[in-house]
Amino acid sequence: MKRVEGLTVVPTDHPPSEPARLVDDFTPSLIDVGEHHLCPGCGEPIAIRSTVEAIEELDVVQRTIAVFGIGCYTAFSNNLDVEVLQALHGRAPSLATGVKRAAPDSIVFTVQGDGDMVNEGLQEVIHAAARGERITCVMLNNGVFGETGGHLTATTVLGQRTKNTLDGRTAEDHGHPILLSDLLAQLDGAAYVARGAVNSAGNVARTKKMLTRALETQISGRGFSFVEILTMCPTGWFIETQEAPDYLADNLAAVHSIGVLKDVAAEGAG
Ligand SMILES: Cc1ncc(C[n+]2csc(CCOP(=O)(O)OP(=O)(O)O)c2C)c(N)n1
Ligand code: SF4
Ligand SMILES: [Mg+2]
Repeated sequence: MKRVEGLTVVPTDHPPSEPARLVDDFTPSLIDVGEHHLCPGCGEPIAIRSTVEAIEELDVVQRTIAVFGIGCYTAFSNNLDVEVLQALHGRAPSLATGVKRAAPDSIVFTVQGDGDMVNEGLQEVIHAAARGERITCVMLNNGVFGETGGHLTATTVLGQRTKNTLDGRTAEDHGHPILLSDLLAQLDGAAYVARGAVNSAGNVARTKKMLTRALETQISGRGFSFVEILTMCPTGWFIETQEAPDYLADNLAAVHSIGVLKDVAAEGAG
């Protein structure tokens, strides 16, 4: 074992001398196959896991329909034990609208990335929110087009290094990032808007509460609900895997602030 800055690092240049031992299977029952091919340290599996855990705990599994956009997270569309529809790039909120209107008792949620939602289909989510569609949209925001190599998206923060902003994003050359949750929270049709992250155990727990609250908003028919989740993408950020949680905190979360931006039900109660 090599020691790096107080950490014991498992060597990866040769196979382990003995196989890993399964202590317990923590895979949620709605994920059929525990294994996935996303990169080590990727935040997206944690976000998907939290989403399906919330659905299970709310006891709405049998009437849940997911609509997936296109990105690394799409790998999960094949191994969830809920109905899944595949949308074209950026179009998930419109497809989800159709599903919800055709089957009003269903619980419909979308999973999209920042590239899929903010670059390739921004108008879709804005209109769905403005119409107050009773759907829940989840955006996994890593500030890059992860699946296609780590390119700049509309949410990339100033100074962030991406494949096509190697010296960092600048406002002069690439414009300013779009803070989608802040934008959606201004729309009257949006009943719940929150931004979480999965870079620490505490943030994972907070984000799960946000997902639960968003789904409850849909279940009670209050209007459009939205949860943005900041996720690590060490591969697309071109950094070491173990640096990604802190990088998220210091860069993405410093601009895309974590917290509940709008909760109409709570405001009404107060
Ligand atoms: C119309 C269209 N344009 C481009 C692509 C290529 N493409 C596939 S995944 C992807 C990136 C998606 O980025 P994001 O939604 O942020 O997801 P991430 O991979 O970062 O999780 C792109 C551009 C495509 N499949 N279809
Ligand atoms: S490229 Fe980024 S988003 Fe895609 S699987 Fe790897 S770490 Fe996750
Ligand atoms: Mg992305």
